[in-house]
Amino acid sequence: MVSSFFTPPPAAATGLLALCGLICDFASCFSVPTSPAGGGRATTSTTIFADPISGYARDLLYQDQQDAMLRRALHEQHLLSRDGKIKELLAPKFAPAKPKSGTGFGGSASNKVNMDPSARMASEQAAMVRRDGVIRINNVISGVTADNLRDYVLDQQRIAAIETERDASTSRSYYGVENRRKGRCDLQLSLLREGFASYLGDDCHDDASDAAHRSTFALGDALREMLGNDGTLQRLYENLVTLDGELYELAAVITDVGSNRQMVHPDLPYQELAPLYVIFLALQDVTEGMGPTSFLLGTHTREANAIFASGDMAKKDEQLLRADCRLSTLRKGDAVLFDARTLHCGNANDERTRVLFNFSFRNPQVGGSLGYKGSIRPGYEGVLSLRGMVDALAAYGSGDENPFAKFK
Ligand SMILES: O=C(O)CCC(=O)C(=O)O
Repeated sequence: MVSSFFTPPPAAATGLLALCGLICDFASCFSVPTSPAGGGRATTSTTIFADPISGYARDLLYQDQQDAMLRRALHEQHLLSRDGKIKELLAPKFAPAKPKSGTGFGGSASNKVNMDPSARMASEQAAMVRRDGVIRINNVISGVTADNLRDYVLDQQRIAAIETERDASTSRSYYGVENRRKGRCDLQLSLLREGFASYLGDDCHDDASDAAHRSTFALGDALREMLGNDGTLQRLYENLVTLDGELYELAAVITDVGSNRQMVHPDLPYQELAPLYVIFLALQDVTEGMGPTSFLLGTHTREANAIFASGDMAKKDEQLLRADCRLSTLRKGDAVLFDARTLHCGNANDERTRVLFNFSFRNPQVGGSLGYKGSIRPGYEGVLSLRGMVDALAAYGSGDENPFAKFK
């Protein structure tokens, strides 16, 4: 997810400039393509061309830009893997607490030894995220839930493809980015039990597998395992953003065989307080060939972001050469949680479709625009807090089959 503050590598425009010179006055045909030169998610493409021939120019611009981004991404890959294999991002092992005799749990929150184990674990995980910008957490949902959610997401993708083919203007409600990238999409998910079928009624391209999904609520089950009471991520998120944290993204990142490596990027412009904490959850094993996400540890800092944004390619290359890069090959049900300021990128997928469930919560202490538009259906923007999520999931646990029905 990268917004328009990223600039494409200089080579991106060269072929295009020549072309534009031939077919139209440069100033009148060339507006700003906000396609994310950082190579990540987010933002829209707003190039405006007035006539049909300019559509051809626009396509060439797009392709030119994509090619330049790929060249840069491959150069970055070379720099990051300078001495062979990149290390795997591993889940930390926290030493078990040794409660002082007679004190039991539930002591002062400042005394970690006496905290209850899940609060203590969340506090240690949060400290690690603040230090490294990223943490891997294994088994955040069960294998069965991951399987169900993957099937469901791929069905939703199929419906979105049919709908947007039929009416391109609906694209914004289904996809978080312009949907033209090779083998990659950000599918914005619905929280309703029947997903997109809820909006489409009889028109929903139903088949036996959709009908099967309606008897389950894979998304609700996955969210409950993570963010419900006693969920695997609930205490950690509470620690990072409090119960007032706002749900900022809700999507699936899907890459198919043939998708390219992204350029290294943070998701948003730097700010002092961490604005956003993002989850990528593996819905199947993610092997090296499937293009796991690379993370550059400790690059959520002001200094690292300043180099990234400097436009000084020599400095940026030096930064990558020195980076502590980790590859998030994951097992089904494992997740990474990261501070959105951390430099990262998805790798090329040469093996099998990779589906990552993706959501984030925004830090309520950070006001104003984040300079980055998250992948979330328009109706969910700014309406659901972590508290609201926990409450809805509690209602789901108590028998409410469609606990997010009030949010469209
Ligand atoms: O595909 C991935 O692994 C990472 C995706 C990403 O970072 C992005 O789209 O911003």
